[in-house]
Amino acid sequence: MTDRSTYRLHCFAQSGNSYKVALMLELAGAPWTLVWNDFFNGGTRDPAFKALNAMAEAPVLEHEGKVLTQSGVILDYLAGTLGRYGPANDDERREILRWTLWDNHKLTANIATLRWMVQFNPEGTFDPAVIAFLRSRARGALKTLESHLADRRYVVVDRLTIADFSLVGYLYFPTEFGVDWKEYPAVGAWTARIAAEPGWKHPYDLMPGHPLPSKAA
Ligand SMILES: N[C@@H](CCC(=O)N[C@@H](CS)C(=O)NCC(=O)O)C(=O)O
Repeated sequence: MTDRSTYRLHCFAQSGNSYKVALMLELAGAPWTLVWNDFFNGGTRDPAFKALNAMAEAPVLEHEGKVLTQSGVILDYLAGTLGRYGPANDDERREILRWTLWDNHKLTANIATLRWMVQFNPEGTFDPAVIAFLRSRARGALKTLESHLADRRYVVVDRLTIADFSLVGYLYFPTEFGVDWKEYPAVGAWTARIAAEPGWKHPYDLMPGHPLPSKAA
């Protein structure tokens, strides 16, 4: 019989967006199971997967008959159901929303696309001008985050919130998009602070599918 309390996360190891959710579930000690999406062989374009998420993207979370997509929405949902990492009041709620929207638009969007082009490069060669543009946008966003974190331990308040999970999603792959935390020491220190949480795991150890078959051995 199905355990109705179990969260089912459709994800894959290389997905920083999935990691945002996987890390929260893991650190909260939630009962969760992984459903591996074979992204590199068209898993998110599969009709059965698109029936779950018309946006054809991971992550997808299934829980108690609900199907949730968009990592920011899922994190907000989990803050409610798990009673962890959420806002304590309306000001915090807006601040979490503000940073989550910024993450999706400026930080993750540029870093994930840049990493895709330079690390996974599925179709051969991307235009170097496009890569240079994304690199400069990614660096600009990291600079913004660096100055915000210069005198803070976490992004919104002095404790871990879902905004931190959203923003940190891609930041354990710095070498894959060509960044050294020496250039952004406050960001580096914050990623290390989160990595020191009991139960923390790197995305490649938390979700299935790493290494890719072509990169194995
Ligand atoms: N804003 C979305 C982004 C999700 C996303 O881009 N997921 C990637 C994997 S990390 C994906 O499935 N992309 C499929 C595609 O672009 O075709 C979220 O936060 O969930």
